Amino acid sequence: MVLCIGPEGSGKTLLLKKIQDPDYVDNTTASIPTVGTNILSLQLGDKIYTIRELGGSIAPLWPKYFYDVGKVMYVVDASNLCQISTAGVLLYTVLAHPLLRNAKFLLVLTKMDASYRQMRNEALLMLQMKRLQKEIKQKITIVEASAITGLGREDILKWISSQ
Ligand SMILES: Nc1nc2c(ncn2[C@@H]2O[C@H](COP(=O)(O)OP(=O)(O)OP(=O)(O)O)[C@@H](O)[C@H]2O)c(=O)[nH]1
Ligand SMILES: [Mg+2]
Repeated sequence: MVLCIGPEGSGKTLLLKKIQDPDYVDNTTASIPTVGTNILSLQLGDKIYTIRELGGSIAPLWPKYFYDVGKVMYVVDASNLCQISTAGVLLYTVLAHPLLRNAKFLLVLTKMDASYRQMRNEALLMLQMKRLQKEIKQKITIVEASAITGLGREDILKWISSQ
């Protein structure tokens, strides 16, 4: 099971739609926050992967879903640096959870279509990634993405299907 988490409105639902369907174009004028969880399955080759999104609004309940999780996609809105310290604190508590001690992590900096190039570095600085990577034992892969342009889609698929 792959878990997809991150703060409210960070872009999880739209990114997962784009991952499932590269031709997906969002025509909705207002997005609907995920209240609770959202499950999707993804066929890659002859394997089917299950991805569960947990809405940012139920962050206090996330740990209820940490059983049987091998991989965690943590989605951060790179275009909104105001929200990023909250994202960092949440990420830290997730990384520190005993049930996820052996999980693989993917840090997705999304909405890159709406960000300046430099914002990637700012985001990683504000998330204190250097320090985090020294302190925790899980491997964190970092990818830049956009649900609008499809940036990062291939890398995310590769990560999902990797051992
Ligand atoms: N420019 C841009 N906007 C995006 C991108 N991804 C999502 N958005 C917008 O960000 C808003 C929130 O997106 P969602 O995918 O619903 O966010 P979420 O992380 O699922 O939010 P919760 O379910 O509430 O936790 C929507 O208005 C999306 O259209 C992106 O890659 N680029
Ligand atoms: Mg959602």
